[in-house]
Amino acid sequence: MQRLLIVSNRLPLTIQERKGDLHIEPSVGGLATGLRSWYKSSPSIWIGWAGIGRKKIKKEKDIMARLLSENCHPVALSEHDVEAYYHGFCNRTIWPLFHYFPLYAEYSEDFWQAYERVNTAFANVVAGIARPNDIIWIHDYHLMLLPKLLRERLPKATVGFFLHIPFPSFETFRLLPWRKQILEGLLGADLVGFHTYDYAGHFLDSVHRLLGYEVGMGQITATDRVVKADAFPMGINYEQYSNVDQDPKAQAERKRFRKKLGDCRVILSVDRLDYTKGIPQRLEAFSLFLDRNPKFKRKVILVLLVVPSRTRVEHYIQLKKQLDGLVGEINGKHGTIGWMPIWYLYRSLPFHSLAALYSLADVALVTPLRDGMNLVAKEYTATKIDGKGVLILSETAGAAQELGEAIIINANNQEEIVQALEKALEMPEQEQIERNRTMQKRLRRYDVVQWANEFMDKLLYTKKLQQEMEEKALTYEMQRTLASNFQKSNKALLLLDYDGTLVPFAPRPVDAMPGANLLRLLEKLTRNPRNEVVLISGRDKDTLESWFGGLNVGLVAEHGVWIKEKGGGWETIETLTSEWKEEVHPILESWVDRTPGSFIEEKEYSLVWHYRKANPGLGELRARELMNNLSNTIANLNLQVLEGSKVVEVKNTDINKGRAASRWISREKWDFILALGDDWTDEDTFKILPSTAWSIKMGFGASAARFNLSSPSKATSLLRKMVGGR
Ligand code: GDG
Repeated sequence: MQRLLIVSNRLPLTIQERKGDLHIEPSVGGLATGLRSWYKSSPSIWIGWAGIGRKKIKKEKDIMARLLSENCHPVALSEHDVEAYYHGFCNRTIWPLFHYFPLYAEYSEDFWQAYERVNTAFANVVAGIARPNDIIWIHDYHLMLLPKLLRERLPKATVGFFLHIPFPSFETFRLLPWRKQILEGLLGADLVGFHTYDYAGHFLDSVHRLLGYEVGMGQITATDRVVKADAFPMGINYEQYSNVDQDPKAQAERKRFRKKLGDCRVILSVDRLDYTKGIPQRLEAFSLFLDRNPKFKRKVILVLLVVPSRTRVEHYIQLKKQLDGLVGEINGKHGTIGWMPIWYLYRSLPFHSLAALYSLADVALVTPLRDGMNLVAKEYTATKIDGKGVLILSETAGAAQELGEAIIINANNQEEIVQALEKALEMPEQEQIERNRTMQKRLRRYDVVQWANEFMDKLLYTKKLQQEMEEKALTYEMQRTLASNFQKSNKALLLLDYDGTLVPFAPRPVDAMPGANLLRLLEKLTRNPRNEVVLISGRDKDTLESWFGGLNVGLVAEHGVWIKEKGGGWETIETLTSEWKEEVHPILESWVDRTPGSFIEEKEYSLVWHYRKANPGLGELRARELMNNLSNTIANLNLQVLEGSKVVEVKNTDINKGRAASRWISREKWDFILALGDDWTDEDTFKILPSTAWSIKMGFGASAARFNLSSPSKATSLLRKMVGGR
């Protein structure tokens, strides 16, 4: 049976210590409450920290038994590790940086080491529980190393990861000293999910720029597998909030609040105490609103619910002081006998009280400076059964992308918040209803269950895709068969591409020179006169001559412009011309000027614009522009434009590697043919091969080749096997 293993920092149950006794209580917070119903409906296990130290949990056997009976497996952490990992790396490093507060981020080696230790402790627990068929779903920024640690222990596992906070832009993310480890950690997953497309885009951009992997269409081609990244905006338990009028406890609470608030209209603000939530800015805007609109004095109340959070972190302690001061100041300035403009609650309320406040409030003022999603905005909207109520929402909350019918504001713009409050309090009922109904329809359809199901569907789809690719992978067994076929053959032809196939790409073409080991390997392959080795490259003939001229191999330069038989001299197709270069060169020069880091390589019958060292995004954009521009210029010149790996090449039509390769293929009755290549210029070779040939593409993209290998090192190790090495 396929089970689901949910892994998050906290279990949905928390152990609290009160007067020396331990008690189990449901955890509060979006993830725990949202997923609770979903995970109970299928065979699932939840793995996480239970909120108390290792020693205590071991002592209390009945607590442990109760957790297990609820399918909760605690990860035991020492108090020191919790301090440095949770209060340290998670909340003093990642949280501020990922929410664009880089000045608050602390970079401490101790924190980092604790983060690594705790992620390893989680990996040990999960690996001990997981069975081969299980799906593992890891949550949030506390566990970003866990996917890789699990992949090392369980290579075949199905692993999804969801980040609940924003993924920042590359410029911010790159500030993190351990940025590569974090990305590599996440890439251990098969699917990495985010709340919005922007966050997914930022992640892909960082992967591309920091790790150099190819990314496109939400897919990352890592060394040995593909990983998907996509947006899944988290939903809420819609039913629970939209049924608030049928909850007697919530109704009683609503009456109680109403009595206390009198006839005043209610503006509601609900957050954990956090500097990302923009609470002081919101209060200042409210004060300005009262200055500007004396008619609303004694007519509105701001209910400010602030839930204590991270009370040991300095910035939170400071913020608490700041809030206390501001509330006092505003109440002192605007309040009158019998009316305080702000009703300040610094505590966590039970669900029915929170739901009562939502349903009672005329306006929800949700103005975080930065928020991954913000479930409060969604929960408030869901409770508006009669459709009346206005949501004011900051554009930097992920939720703003789905709740476009709210009044959307910039949380740093006080004027805008003041105007939004005026508009909200004066909005005609019909308009409120129309706006809420549209949002409610969306929230009902895409609730937390739908969110989780869509994530799961995509995860399983990704796994299937990987399996299809694996089916094309040249397995160890097949490699042995290939090597033995080669050793038994009487006439063997090896057609080998060079860059990206026998050696990895280097920033500059000259840096990809073959090492002594590779030259020795090629020499061994040619020792037996029954073998014919041909290097088919896009490089110029002088480079190939200087690197491989001493070997007994055939050489093809510039994709087939120049050919050298083994033991012979260089020859070319006579009809080729190069006068066109005068026209094309200036165009490429202007692209070099506009794309720092790019350069032109001039070959005898072709011109190449390289952009591997340019900023990747800019390089790709310019490459597309260049292709467009050239296709107009070359229309009558009997030329073709090829896009290779980080290059755009212009050369005569009718030249391709396949044409060059056919010269050797048709010459003999080969009983063994092997072709290795990596980019689409090698596809012409793959296409003209007889069906019995071994054709192998490096990497995972679509190809006419029959097999895949992941990297040049795998290609050279295959060649080594063929000559009898290990
Ligand atoms: C993180 C991301 C993302 C609040 N006060 C009380 C209470 N709550 C509940 C709300 C809501 C949850 O806590 C808060 O969720 P948010 O989404 O607003 O914010 P974070 O806690 O910062 O959550 C956030 C979320 O993860 C999910 O991915 O949206 O961006 O920062 O569900 O109802 N619940 C109770 N009493 C309270 O006083 N019972």
